[in-house]
Amino acid sequence: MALARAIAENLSNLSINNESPKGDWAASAPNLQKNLCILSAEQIELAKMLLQEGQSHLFVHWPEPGVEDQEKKSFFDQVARLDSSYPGGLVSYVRNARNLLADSKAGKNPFEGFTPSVPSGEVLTFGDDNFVMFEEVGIREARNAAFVLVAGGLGERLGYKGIKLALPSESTTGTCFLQHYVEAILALQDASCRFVQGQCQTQIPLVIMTSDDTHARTLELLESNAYFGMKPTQVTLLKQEKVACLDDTDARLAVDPQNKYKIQTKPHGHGDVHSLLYSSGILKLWHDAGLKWVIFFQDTNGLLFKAIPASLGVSSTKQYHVNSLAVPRKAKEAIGGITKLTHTDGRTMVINVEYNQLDPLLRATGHPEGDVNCETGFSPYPGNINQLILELDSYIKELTKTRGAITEFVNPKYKDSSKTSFKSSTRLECMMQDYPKTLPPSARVGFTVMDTWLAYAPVKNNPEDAAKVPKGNPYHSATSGEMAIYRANSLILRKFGVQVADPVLQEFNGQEVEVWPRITWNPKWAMTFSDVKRKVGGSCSISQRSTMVVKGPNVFFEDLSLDGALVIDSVDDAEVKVSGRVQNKGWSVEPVDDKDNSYPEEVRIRGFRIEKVDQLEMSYPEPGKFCFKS
Ligand code: UGB
Repeated sequence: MALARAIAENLSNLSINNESPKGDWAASAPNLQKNLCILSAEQIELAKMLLQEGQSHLFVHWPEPGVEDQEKKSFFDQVARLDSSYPGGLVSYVRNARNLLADSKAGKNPFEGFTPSVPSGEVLTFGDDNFVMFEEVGIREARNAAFVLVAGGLGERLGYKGIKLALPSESTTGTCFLQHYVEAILALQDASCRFVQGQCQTQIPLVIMTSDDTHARTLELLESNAYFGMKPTQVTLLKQEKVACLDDTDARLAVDPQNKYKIQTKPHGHGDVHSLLYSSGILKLWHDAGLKWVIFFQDTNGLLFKAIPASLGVSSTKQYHVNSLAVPRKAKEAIGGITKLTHTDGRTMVINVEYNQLDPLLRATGHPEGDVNCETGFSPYPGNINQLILELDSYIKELTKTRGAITEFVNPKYKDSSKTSFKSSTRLECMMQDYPKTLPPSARVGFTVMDTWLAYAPVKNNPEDAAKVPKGNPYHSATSGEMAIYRANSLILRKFGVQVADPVLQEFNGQEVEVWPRITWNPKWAMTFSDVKRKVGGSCSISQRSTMVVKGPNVFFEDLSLDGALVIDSVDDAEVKVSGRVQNKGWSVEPVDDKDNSYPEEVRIRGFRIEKVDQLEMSYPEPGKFCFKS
């Protein structure tokens, strides 16, 4: 100890960057000053920056040099990470935080000067000529697209211990969300390549944004499943860093309650995706490879890819720089509302207003009733489902200016009305859908509205919270997310004259849902309206208690009557025609108590399981033409 102190005294007399030989700049943090001798030049620079930004409290507990030196160094490792992962570094972070916290304390309205109104966008109806036309354009364009999946969130609202991408999207095949997404992108890739003469080498890239909470498990899920059929080089994982927590309105960084040598951190939000894409250099690679579109999507929407081809077709046809996919929204539903904002100075923008801000904004601007449904039974503001299609060229130009920084916000929970202290530490956050906020007025920003039944069924809420959702509003639970897939597939088949029986109402985990026949298909069987049209003919019927699982791409149904369970698997080069009457005991849907620990968590959170009693299983592992008539 004495030796360490002697070294410290000697070293602290050395000049640091030609400044005071005793490190007087650190006088406000005497414990740090004593420890300068153990720090590298880079660490000292970081220490200086922290003191200049009013963070001397971080060092009050630091003991003499020689004690816990390793911990002190790892403290600076973390500071260096926080500094390098934020556009403009920690200095910008703290200054931005101070400004935003001051605005919050003053009760400043982030929409000051803006008046909301209902925007106009492209409204599509599944199966209309317009819809079919946009789908065809979208399929052609798909080979010029890259996909970006934001999957850094842990899904605290869902309360599931695993990563959400590993959750089964439905129980007939147990296909998890990530597998479904990868298979859908591969199916789009194949379909798009069919428009190209000769050999098509296109491999649509997929970026997955992870975080410390999800990274290792996402990688493990991909690696243990051979990337679900994608080439590993097609997939890039970009990990977002968390940001520092803030203890008070002066933006003093919060010390981690578990470790006094760590700054407490929390997620910064999905808006990080833009700065990560920019700093990774991947956008330039895509641009050089001739790609035109970047399609952003979220972790648990099993219907999403039914809406991708048409919405990409809209982007391409209308030459949109930004196209947000939206669905009709129930007032107060926990999804943002797409809103036109007009400023007193004449500026306008079409932007997502987050669900907790829409109601106060409306009330403050001459709509005393706030966020309410109109005569259609829905809010006039379409619901943002956070699927964005950005035109790559203009995206790169914008990010070159902003480096991917997105307008941030802060949401502190104050202890009392004096607004001097917080109930718990807060942090700055940002959302990917706020990207258009910095765009010039010339930017072409639009949106595309589709039916909810076709496009949107996220899995976000745990059973207790879902059961408390106001009647008529969607549950957004594992139960409703799965049932929505069966409903969508049933409704699609009905469009082609298949007599799909009406659903029955059943309650699982306190949520009343429509139970349709359990119909699922691999995306390579059908991505579009026209695909289904080609594959279903004659007079087909499916009873409510039935299950139909289609795994092969070239399966054609003609005059099929199904009352039971039918599973058809076939290789890509097998063409299978199925007709006749299939009847068996089938698969039943059995309720499961969400507290019954004898079932795995992914079953309990949906409140039911599928009991496979009897089925007709057809398998065609060899190429060829086959006819099955029962
Ligand atoms: N996510 C990250 O990748 N990193 C993060 O730091 C946080 C999240 P939530 P929320 O579905 O329609 C969004 O938590 O709050 C990923 C929109 O803001 O599910 O419900 C995460 O893994 C809202 O406008 O988002 O709200 C997930 O994939 C509305 O559109 C995604 O970001 C709503 O989603 C979304 O995270 C919606």
